[in-house]
Amino acid sequence: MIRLHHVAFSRSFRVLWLLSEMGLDCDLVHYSITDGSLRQPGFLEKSPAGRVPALEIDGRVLFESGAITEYLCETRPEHGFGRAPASSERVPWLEWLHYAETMAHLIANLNLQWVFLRDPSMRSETLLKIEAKRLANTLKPLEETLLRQDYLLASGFSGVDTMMGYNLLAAPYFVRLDPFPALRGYIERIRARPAYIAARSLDGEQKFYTQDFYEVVDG
Ligand SMILES: N[C@@H](CCC(=O)N[C@@H](CS)C(=O)NCC(=O)O)C(=O)O
Repeated sequence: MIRLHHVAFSRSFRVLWLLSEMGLDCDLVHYSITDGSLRQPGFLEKSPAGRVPALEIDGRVLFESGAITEYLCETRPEHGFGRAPASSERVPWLEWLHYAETMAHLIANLNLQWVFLRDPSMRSETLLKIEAKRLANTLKPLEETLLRQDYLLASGFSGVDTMMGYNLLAAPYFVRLDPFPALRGYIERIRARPAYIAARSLDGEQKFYTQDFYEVVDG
């Protein structure tokens, strides 16, 4: 039995999608990010910072989406989504895996400011501007890479593409993608993957964003 503790449209989508790519069914436990359920002792035993994803698999519980991705790819090498230490693509595989979190923390900061602050007057226009700019800057190396190849690794689709998938659901709420044609092509490609479509149908409805784009007013 595989059980994924999940919030719709969050980093746990990375794991949901990777499991789907591997053809592994899971029991999906849905949480809300705002109702306190992630702070309950039963959940904190699974994920000590009260964050999703947490994955129950192989008789253990894992937290941290990057660690889960690495674990799934390395314990199930037959799917070809990891890169072993001896592989010439091991270093870019590890770099993109962790780079996805560099991007995701910027998205999390923007989410916090735009979506989760109860009182909008607490927002900092300066921080909104800086974080959106920093997020746009993280897209540039992706664009350069994807001008040369279809996926983040030259040899093709891997677990680092599922790590990036969550980011690319969320980043377009804060950064216009017009200057990134290769990235837009990549998003279309991953959205057309049957396993991605299947995972999205299980993901649940996103309830954070009430606008298509969050524009920083230049002042
Ligand atoms: N580095 C962690 C971050 C996990 C994380 O922050 N998840 C968010 C959802 S995207 C969460 O659970 N937030 C709940 C909260 O901040 O209370 C990972 O990649 O798993």
